[in-house]
Amino acid sequence: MKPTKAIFVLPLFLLIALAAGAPDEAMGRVTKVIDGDTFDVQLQDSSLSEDLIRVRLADIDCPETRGSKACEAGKNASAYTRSWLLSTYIFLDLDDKTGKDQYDRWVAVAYLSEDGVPGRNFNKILVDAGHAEIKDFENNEFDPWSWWSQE
Ligand SMILES: [Ca+2]
Ligand SMILES: [Ca+2]
Repeated sequence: MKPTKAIFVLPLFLLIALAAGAPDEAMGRVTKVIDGDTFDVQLQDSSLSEDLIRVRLADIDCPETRGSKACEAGKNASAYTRSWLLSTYIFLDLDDKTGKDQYDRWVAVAYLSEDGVPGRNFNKILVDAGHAEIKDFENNEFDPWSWWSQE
C-alpha cells in the first residue's frame, strides 16, 4: 500500500469503529447468570465507581424464567448464556443515553473476549441462536439492526 492511501484508509477505520459503538467501556468477569439476558459482572477495568454490576443486555429479550411467564425456553436461554459467559471475561459497551434501567441494571451490549480484545457481539449471538428476540428500546444508544449490517 502506498503511504498516501494508508493516510486515507486509517481515518475511515476510526470512523467505522466509532459508528460501531465503544465495545471496551468496561471489562470484567461474569460471576453469576440470572437469566438469558441478565447477569452480574465483576469489573476489572471501567470508569465506573462500582465494581460489581448487574447487566441487562440491550435491545433484546429472552423468554422468562420467573413469574407467570416462566417457561422451558426461558430455562434454555439461561443455560445457553451460562454456558457461554459464566466465569469468562467479557467487554461491555454501556448505554451512554440512559445507563441503568428501572431495576438498577446497566443496559449494555456484551462482547466476548477473543484474544483479549472485544470479539463477537453476544446480544446478537443470542438472537442468532433463537434464544432472544429483538426489542429495540428508543431510550438507549443502541440500534440492534446495525449488528447484522456490520458483518
Ligand atoms: Ca456506550
Ligand atoms: Ca435501541
